[in-house]
Amino acid sequence: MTMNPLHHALLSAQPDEAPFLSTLDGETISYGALRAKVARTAAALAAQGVKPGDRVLCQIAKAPEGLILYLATVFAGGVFVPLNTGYTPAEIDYFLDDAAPALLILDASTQAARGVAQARNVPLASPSDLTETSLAPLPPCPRKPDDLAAILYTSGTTGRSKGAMLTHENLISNARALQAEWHYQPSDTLIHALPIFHTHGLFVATNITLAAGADMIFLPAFDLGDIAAALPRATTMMGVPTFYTRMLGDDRFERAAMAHMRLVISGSAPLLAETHAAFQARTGHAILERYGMTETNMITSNPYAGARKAGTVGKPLAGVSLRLARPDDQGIGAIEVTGPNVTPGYWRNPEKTAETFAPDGWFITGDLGQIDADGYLSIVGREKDLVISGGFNIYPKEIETLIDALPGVLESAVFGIPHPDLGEAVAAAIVLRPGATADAEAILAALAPNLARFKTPRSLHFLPELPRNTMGKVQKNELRRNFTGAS
Ligand code: MLC
Ligand code: AMP
Repeated sequence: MTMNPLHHALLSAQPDEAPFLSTLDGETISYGALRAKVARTAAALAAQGVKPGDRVLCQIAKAPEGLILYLATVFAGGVFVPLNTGYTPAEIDYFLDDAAPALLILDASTQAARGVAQARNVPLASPSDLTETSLAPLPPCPRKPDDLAAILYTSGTTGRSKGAMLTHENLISNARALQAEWHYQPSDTLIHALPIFHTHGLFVATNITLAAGADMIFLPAFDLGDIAAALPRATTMMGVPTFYTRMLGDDRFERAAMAHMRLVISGSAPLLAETHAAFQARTGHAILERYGMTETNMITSNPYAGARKAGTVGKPLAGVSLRLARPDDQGIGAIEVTGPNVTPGYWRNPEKTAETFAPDGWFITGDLGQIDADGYLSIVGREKDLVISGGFNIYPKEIETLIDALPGVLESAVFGIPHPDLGEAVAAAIVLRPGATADAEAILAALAPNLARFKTPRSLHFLPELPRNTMGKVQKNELRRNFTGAS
């Protein structure tokens, strides 16, 4: 049978009248309305020239239209490429070059990228051009399970972002595994406060809602007042650890207010065991922590029924296999995974793809793990040089390359330091050329056009030289130790 696998798995079976989404402003979308809107938007995309296999780039503020554009692109046979709203036009220019899209969707908040799209002759559309159309609905375009549904850009250790390709099967298998693992059901209502340009908010939160025929309270961003307003109607919540540390600082989130909730989930960054304990003491909820990656979707989860062990990320999801390569004498090894959840590789980047898979085809995550006697995995470190700030991944190499190119700079090292709100904050150590004067403001101003604000170092430290080991490698741990508390 020819069909569109994601459409079949995620949007073919819910009753028309069942709710899919509501906002605090009172907007509601039923599954019937969603299906109709997505089919007409798919027709509008096709009318704009989007053909099966074409990439559609989308940089827009969080709104229900973002989900409609995602589904419509995939059901029209295209490949959805969401972009962080914080990316500068210079960053967008790189994605336009790399992804060679058939269309770039911008809204009023992201018009800055218009110029680079025009310079590259990439057709432009606004969300309303596509979603508010009277065209006849387009039936879902037939696709194979291993056809691409999305490309998500993630920065890399070489400083250039790479596009993780995700197939229909990658997304469907993970949505089903999570639905089963978390006992997700039509009666669930999720508080959706995550951005929808990353795997967490776009795929984990949205696909599991669709797979279960559940609904969501869709919030434009994480805001404690909005979360408190949404709470009485919700049964589940997903977030990064910063969500939960912020909720702990607000006494509206206590035991009685949260008693009706079924499940509270954390991922994307390490949840401190002390946050887990404090949240449980305050609300009665043992946060369920899971572990994943853009390239692999979700890999492990603590159990729904059974012990949720703080400081661990649980066990592999159904269908996902995990191993620790080259374990040391404490059993700490490099986490590698295989399964239907894993990317076929990086878009137009066979070298990176080859580097990231072991010779027998297992995906190398770059994380270091240890497995306890009960089979629970703990992430104990990273082989990759990465800072995770408020759940966003920031690769130091990209920032170092930009700083090193500035006049007066000899070299730099970018690293993460502990931060009470964001988990880690970005810091930079800079060595100037002889005769150059230290001017932090000038450096930050020079970075601004090329670097999204969330990646911008929160502290700059001018040093006579970088600490190096005998092999000449910069000692970022020493920098981290020396500058902890300086952000
Ligand atoms: C915002 N800012 C950040 C930041 N978020 N800086 C560093 N790290 C962050 N995470 C900056 C903005 O650029 C802005 O800078 C200023 O902070 C205020 O912006 P804001 O939007 O008002 O920020 P805030 O509300 O505080 O946002 C924090 C946050 C948000 C934690 C709510 O970052 C967030 O929603 N994070 C979720 C990230 C996520 O979805 N990760 C999943 C990745 S997928 P200025 O200088 O202009 O003032 C993945 C795989 C997996 O990792 O397993 O899930
Ligand atoms: P990304 O590349 O943005 O998809 O981020 C993936 C990375 O986030 C993983 O390789 C881990 O380093 C990290 N990560 C995700 N979930 C967790 C978690 N629960 N605990 C610790 N690190 C995590």
